[in-house]
Amino acid sequence: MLIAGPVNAGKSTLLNAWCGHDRALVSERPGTTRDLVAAEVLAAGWRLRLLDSAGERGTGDALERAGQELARQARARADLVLYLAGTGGDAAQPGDLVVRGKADREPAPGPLDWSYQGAHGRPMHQLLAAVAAAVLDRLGLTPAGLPAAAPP
Ligand SMILES: Nc1nc2c(ncn2[C@@H]2O[C@H](COP(=O)(O)OP(=O)(O)O)[C@@H](O)[C@H]2O)c(=O)[nH]1
Ligand SMILES: [Mg+2]
Repeated sequence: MLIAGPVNAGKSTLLNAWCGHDRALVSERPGTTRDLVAAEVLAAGWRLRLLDSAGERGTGDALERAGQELARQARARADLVLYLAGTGGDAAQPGDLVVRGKADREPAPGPLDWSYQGAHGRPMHQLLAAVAAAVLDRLGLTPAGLPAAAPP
């Protein structure tokens, strides 16, 4: 699954929160991520391969543009695109799972929110669980990936 969206939406922060360690560089500077950054995560017993990617914006930086081209290629291969929407400049495509990023900055809850700080009275892990459930739903995976527990 590809994580796409505008620069600075919090894509790399979402990847890090989901895999539980600082897999990707995070910075307030737009255009930090260029390479595709892969991480395997678990969601209700299913192993998912997440790909973080360079964000969308017009840029004259050749390396950043090369990263954006990698993101376009990854989009064509991805089984699902999680589009982390920011404030403006959003260009989600049909079929994308749209998640509203930095929801802590929004005045009211939205249909599918993400913030690493939690938002609107919901802690981060709850927001992440809801995002993971939406991903599994879109992939047609029931939360039954875990094998039944062996009897003691
Ligand atoms: N308020 C707020 N800031 C965030 C959130 N997620 C990321 N940030 C900050 O936004 C900036 C960009 O984050 P990053 O994950 O690098 O964005 P990316 O360009 O989409 O990968 C950093 O300064 C982060 O600390 C969030 O959920 N809420
Ligand atoms: Mg990034």
